[in-house]
Amino acid sequence: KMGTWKKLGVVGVPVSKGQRRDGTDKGPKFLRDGGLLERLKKIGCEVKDYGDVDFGYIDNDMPHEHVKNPRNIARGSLKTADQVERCLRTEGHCLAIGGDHSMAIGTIIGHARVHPDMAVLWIDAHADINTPLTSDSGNIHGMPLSFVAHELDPYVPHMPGWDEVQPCIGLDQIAWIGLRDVDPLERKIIDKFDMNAFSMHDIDLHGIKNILDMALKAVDPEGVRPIHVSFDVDALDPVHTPSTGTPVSGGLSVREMCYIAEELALTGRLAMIDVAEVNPALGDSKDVDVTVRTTIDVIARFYGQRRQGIAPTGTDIPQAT
Ligand code: 6HN
Ligand code: MN
Ligand code: MN
Ligand code: MN
Repeated sequence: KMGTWKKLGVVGVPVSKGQRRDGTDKGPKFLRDGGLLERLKKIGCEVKDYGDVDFGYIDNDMPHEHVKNPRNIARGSLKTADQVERCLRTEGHCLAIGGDHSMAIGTIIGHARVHPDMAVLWIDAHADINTPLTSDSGNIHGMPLSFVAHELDPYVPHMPGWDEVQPCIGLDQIAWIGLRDVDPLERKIIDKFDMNAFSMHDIDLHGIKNILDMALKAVDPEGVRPIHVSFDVDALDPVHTPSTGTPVSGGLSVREMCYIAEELALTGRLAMIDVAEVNPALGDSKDVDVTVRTTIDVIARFYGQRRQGIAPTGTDIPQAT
């Protein structure tokens, strides 16, 4: 078991119209400027930067009922899917840096073209499975899972620009970790389809080790599937990632998140990671700094950086002469 990827591609997904606030479109830039790629190279990764998906927003994107920016999100999602697919086929692994969490519509569709059997671990304070009809906010970043799941197709109305955005995975391929702000009708969906939802309550009850085991067992009982991690930085407690649009107190500690990342790295089956909801326009410069640093620290652990340390290969302890 190695935990380090030698080869990966990075795709920036600078989307912000999945929610109300400007700023998540600058997430990829702040993560790059914060030294993400250098950090990955330093721990032995061969990194190819695919640049940012060109969202190039179109005008006159009138809300559909109360759903905001439907055409732009559909368009951007399809572009994201194409870029992710290309990256996965070429590099074998893709790290997508966002961007609000509507980014995952495109990353999951792109990933499913390559690995339709993937297991999705959604690490988030929120369930992000509202349909356009159950959403109170009309913000698409609260809906991505409803668009990618086959079982929810009958519940999702047709929207302008969305014909090519089609479901690609089953609800049994999804597990959540970190939930603590679930809307009533999202809970209805979770219950109706008996989905794998692990909340902060479950983590308090069983501990992070057991919850990660249970989540993996639920989506990947044989331990053979490619794993897609969709990491919303608001899964962490807001003291660690304050610069995010929908913070919820009582979140994952950095230690719990490091444990998740290190264990998943050890599976050797991580195929794709999304990093969502970093918003450098929120909070003061200290908030932005701690958010970016913590996020990069966590990402590095998904790519083999371990808290126990890693001995170099081919370098021995220098002998005193
Ligand atoms: N996120 N459930 C709320 C909504 O607007 O649908 C919040 C969604 C938050 C989404 O953090 O990615
Ligand atoms: Mn969230
Ligand atoms: Mn349909
Ligand atoms: Mn989210």
